[in-house]
Amino acid sequence: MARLVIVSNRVPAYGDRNQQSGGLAVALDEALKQETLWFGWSGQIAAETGRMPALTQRRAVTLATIDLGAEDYRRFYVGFANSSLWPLFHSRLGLMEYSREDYQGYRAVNRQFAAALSPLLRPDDIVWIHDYHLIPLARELRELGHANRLGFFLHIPFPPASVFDALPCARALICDLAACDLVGFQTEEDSDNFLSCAARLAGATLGAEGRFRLDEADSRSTAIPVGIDAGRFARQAERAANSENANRMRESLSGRRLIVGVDRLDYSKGLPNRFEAYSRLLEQYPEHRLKVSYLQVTPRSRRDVGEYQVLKRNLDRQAGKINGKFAEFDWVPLRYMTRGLPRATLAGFYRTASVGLVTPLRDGMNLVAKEYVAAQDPQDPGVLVLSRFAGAAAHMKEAIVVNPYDPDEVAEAINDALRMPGDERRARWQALYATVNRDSAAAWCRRFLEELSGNGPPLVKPAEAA
Ligand code: GDG
Repeated sequence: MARLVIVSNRVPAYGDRNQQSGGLAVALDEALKQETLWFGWSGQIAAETGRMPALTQRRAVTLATIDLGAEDYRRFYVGFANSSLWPLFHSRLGLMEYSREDYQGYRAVNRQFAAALSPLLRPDDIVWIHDYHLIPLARELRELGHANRLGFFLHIPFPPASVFDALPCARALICDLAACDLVGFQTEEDSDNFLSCAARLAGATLGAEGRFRLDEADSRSTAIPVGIDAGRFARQAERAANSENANRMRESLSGRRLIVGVDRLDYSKGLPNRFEAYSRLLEQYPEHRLKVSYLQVTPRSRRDVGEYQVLKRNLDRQAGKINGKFAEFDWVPLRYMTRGLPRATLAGFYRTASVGLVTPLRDGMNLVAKEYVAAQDPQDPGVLVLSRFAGAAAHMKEAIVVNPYDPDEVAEAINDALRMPGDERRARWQALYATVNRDSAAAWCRRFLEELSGNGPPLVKPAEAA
């Protein structure tokens, strides 16, 4: 069996469950049973870069990491990846910042990744590159002469051509992706957007089943939804529901019903809109005052990106206003935390909550939606309120699906969720659980690797075509 090489921006603290607050770490954790090399940035900023990768062994997985220089971190990570690509791919053109220097820094770090990975690669390795930080990596590896099977998966949405075209280097990034044998997306819509960009902005010729030809090379685009191990999460939630933290939570609720939201502190997650919707719920449906408590767990991320600091200040203010307006001396309507919680604790809270709020303005998939469903008690499940702009909504139709831009609609949905009879809750939950269980993390990995390594069409790679 060929060795699997995973490349992602960060190599997570693999094996340490309490450290997992990124979607990618959670999804990949499920599938690393075979011999694997996992390559990425150590998370360290170093004065001296260009050293050999540091290697650590974690069961079948060898972790290989390199450090970044301070300027590289600023241009590649804070700049192009998180201030240009992240807002653009989430269709937030107004928040996109672009500079040629950042773009050059981004390409330079991808070149560094390729140079450091290159000596570790064996000819028959299957290479799976993850996410928007590493779009040029496949091309860089091809230029170093590697003819391996190369796959890329984008965890975030791919925008329509009219939005993507605003990026000055849009065409170059499409050509970079064409150096892969397989380019994977979360949803059909993302894959269609990519193919239409490839055709319109880069002149690719499109074929059947996602195939496309660009600069003499054939490649394929596919949609495979990322998932979780629903059974394992369900067992964890069941255990956690009797844990000390869950008991403390229930005690603190004093019989009130819990509404829960769990999101990295990120503007794509629609938190200001969600807070506004909760405020309208309390305004327009006063019967819920004193009867519900909304817990929002929001670990901070990307603190060096200016827009995230602005969001943090705005949310702090908004949370204060809601509690100032509605609190009673014995009731705090909104419990807002900017620290993370252990995964097991979250699982117990999901199970305790009558309503799960997942209302991003745009999201590649959203694993919290799946975790909330997996965690429910089948006899007395809670209700998922889900944004139609999360990739998860493509399959999770039995949630209450909302437009997160309309706070009145979201308030209505929360009210409906709180009032929903047991029969309807159970029927919706059963259908949702079946979907979450089917579209698992293991199925995602298996399908991607099958499509990449064998079952795809014979491909001509740029290195061979030249
Ligand atoms: C990207 C895409 C796509 C959150 N807070 C805590 C915590 N988490 C865990 C959740 C969940 C994960 O982090 C977040 O995953 P999401 O999918 O919701 O979002 P992103 O981080 O934006 O991930 C996304 C994903 O990649 C996978 O492809 O679905 O669309 O944006 O598992 O539970 N975990 C712990 N404490 C926390 O406080 N332990």
